[in-house]
Amino acid sequence: MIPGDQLRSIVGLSIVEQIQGTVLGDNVTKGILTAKQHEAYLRDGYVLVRGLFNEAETDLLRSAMENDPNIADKLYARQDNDGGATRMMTWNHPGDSAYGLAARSERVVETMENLLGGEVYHYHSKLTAKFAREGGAWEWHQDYGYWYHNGCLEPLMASLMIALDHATPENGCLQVLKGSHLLGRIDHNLTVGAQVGADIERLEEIKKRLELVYCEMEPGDGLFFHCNTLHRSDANKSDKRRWTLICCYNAARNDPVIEHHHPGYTPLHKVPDSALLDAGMKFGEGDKEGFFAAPANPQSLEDKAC
Ligand SMILES: O=C(O)CCC(=O)C(=O)O
Repeated sequence: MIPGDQLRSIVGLSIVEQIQGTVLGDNVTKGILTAKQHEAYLRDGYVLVRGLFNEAETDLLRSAMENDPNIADKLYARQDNDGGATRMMTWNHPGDSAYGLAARSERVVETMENLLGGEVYHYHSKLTAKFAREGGAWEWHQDYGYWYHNGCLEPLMASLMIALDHATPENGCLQVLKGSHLLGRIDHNLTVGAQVGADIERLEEIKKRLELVYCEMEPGDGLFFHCNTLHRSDANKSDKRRWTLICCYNAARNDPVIEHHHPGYTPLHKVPDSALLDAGMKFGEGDKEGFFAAPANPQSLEDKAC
C-alpha cells in the first residue's frame, strides 16, 4: 500500500480522504483485497477481484435471479438511445435470499467498509440483465451523478458488480475510464436519447486523457468501483447473454439528507461467507426486500430513478 504521505503528495489530501474515507496509511485489515488491490482501487477507481464467488455460489446466485418470481416475472426495461433495453430489477433491502446473503457476506461488506473507511449500509442492489441480441447500452455516467441528487452529501459510496455470465466486449461488459473518480462529480444531463449521462463536452475532453478499460469478467468475478468512476457499456449484439448483479453501498456517516426511493442509514447485518452455500436456493420474501418496478429511465435528474 502507498504510505499516507506519499499518497497525499500524489493526489492531494482532500481527494484521497474523500476517496478512501479513512485515515491515510491505515493497513488493509478487513475484507478480501490485498494491499495492492486496495491501492489499485484508490488509484484507478475500480478493482477487479477474480473468483469473488466460487462456482457453486455463482450458480446459486444466477439461478436465484432466473427463478425467483420477485425478479424473473417483474423485470422492467431500461431503454437505450437506439431501441435496445437492459432488463432490470432493483431492491433496497438485502434479506435471506441468495442475493441478499451475498450482499451481506463478510467478504463483501468488510471490503466496502475498508474502501469507504467505516461502517456501511446497503443502498440498493439490482440485476442488470442484457439478453442476447437485445440488451441495451448504458451511456457514460457516474453513479454519484445521480446519487448526489438523492441528498448523499459526500461521494462515500461504491458498488460491486458480480458477473453472473461471461462479460466480454461483444456482449456489453462494463467499460470504465481509469482514474476518472479523481475528477470529482461531473454534471449529468439528459442525453440525445432517453438516458441521463455525464456532460458530453466535458466527457469528450476526459476521454482524450484517460484510458478506457473493458472490464472482461468471468462468472463469479467481482468489480468494486467508486461512485465517481465514469462507466458505460455497449449494447449486447451477440448471441451470449450478459447478466450482472450490482450491490451498492453508502457510508453510514453519509446518511442522505433527502428522503427518496433508496434507504437512509439502515444497519446492515453481516453474515459469514459460508451463509450463501449453507442456505442453498432461497428466494426473496415478498415486500421485505423492497423490490420496485422503477420507471424505465430517469427522464430528468428529478426522477432519480437510479
Ligand atoms: O449493467 C451495466 O452494463 C451498467 C449498469 C450501470 O452502469 C448502472 O447500473 O449504473
